[in-house]
Amino acid sequence: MSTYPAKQHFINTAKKLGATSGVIFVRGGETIVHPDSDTEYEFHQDSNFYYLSGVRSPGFSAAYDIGANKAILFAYYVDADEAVWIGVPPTLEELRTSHGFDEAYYAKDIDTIYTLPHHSTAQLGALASQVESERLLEAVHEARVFKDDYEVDVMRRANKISGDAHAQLHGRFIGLTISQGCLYEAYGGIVARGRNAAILHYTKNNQLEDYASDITRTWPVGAKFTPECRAIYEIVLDMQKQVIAACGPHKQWEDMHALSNQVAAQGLLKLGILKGDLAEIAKHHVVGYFMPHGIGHLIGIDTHDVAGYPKGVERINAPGLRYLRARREMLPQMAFTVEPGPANPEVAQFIDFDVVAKYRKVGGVRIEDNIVITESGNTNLTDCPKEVDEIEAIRAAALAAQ
Ligand SMILES: [Mn+2]
Repeated sequence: MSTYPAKQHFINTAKKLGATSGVIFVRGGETIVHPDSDTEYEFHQDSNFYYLSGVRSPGFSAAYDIGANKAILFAYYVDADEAVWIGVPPTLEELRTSHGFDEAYYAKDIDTIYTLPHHSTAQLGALASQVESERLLEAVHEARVFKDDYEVDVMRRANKISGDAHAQLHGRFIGLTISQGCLYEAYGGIVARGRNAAILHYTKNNQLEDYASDITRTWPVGAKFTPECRAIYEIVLDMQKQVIAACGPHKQWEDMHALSNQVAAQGLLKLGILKGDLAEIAKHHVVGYFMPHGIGHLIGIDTHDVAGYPKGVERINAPGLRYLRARREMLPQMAFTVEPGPANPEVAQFIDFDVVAKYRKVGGVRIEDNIVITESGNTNLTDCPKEVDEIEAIRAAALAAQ
């Protein structure tokens, strides 16, 4: 694995801050011990610190001297006693080079070793009280929205692993249910949902960097989609494909949501589930009753990544739009999920409930891919079957193997 671009991530953050001098100092997470015990809570690094340092372990800090363009890592010091329990840690030099810092020291020596340029140690306390952590947080979040080649590469690999895990876990899930006397799944399995099921465990096994993928596929219970399932599935697939085709630089994310709703409305009109005029349906947010959530979200270190709403941008209070996780202009190097997924509707004057009754057993369908915006459009990181023919072939093979 190549070097983690920690320094570049500090530089990106300093640019978002608009600062040409001063020091960014960030402290990573610490382990928390269960009360009256010597066992620890499972540690999860703070995502902002992870972005700036690439460090997953507790007890680290990092700094960037903006004027001097110098990135400094402060590593947790493992003494001989602790090394007996947790093993020999990497050296400072190994930590420095693998994470992409200019200098590395032990965090325990932080006060004596590193003095801010032009400031005596005595002034550090006074400086600390002037720290603008809210501005820094905004800048880090904005920097995190734009993924560099390193991050896109890690996300691509996370997608590959998650895609493979979907296929394998689906097979295991069916095997385990059948072995316990359940011959059929009650619903097409939510086999391995993104971060929790597929990624977190794999990061520990494979030392894959901590970036998320979030993939969803919906499968028929039998070898083939029923006509009703297929009709709904094809609408969702069409929504997803049309939105992915439309994603590109300088488009607004909420317009992608509107497009998905328009494609859904056309499909549902054709099936007779909706009735009336397309423009009226859009005006009344009728599709919002079928798809109450947004079309997708930013993705990165966190599955629902930060900065979906830049400062001053408010949520739109309308069905569906209300839960949109981002409202911003798409720009190159941003990563999003595209995940249309109509479920059963509640009420609306534009809905033919007799036809809905016929489709009610379809339940929900969701198809979710992860894309990165490029200069000319976008790149789809998810390589996992989603065409009706592909899914039916996989299901037929899985059922034949039982
Ligand atoms: Mn998602």
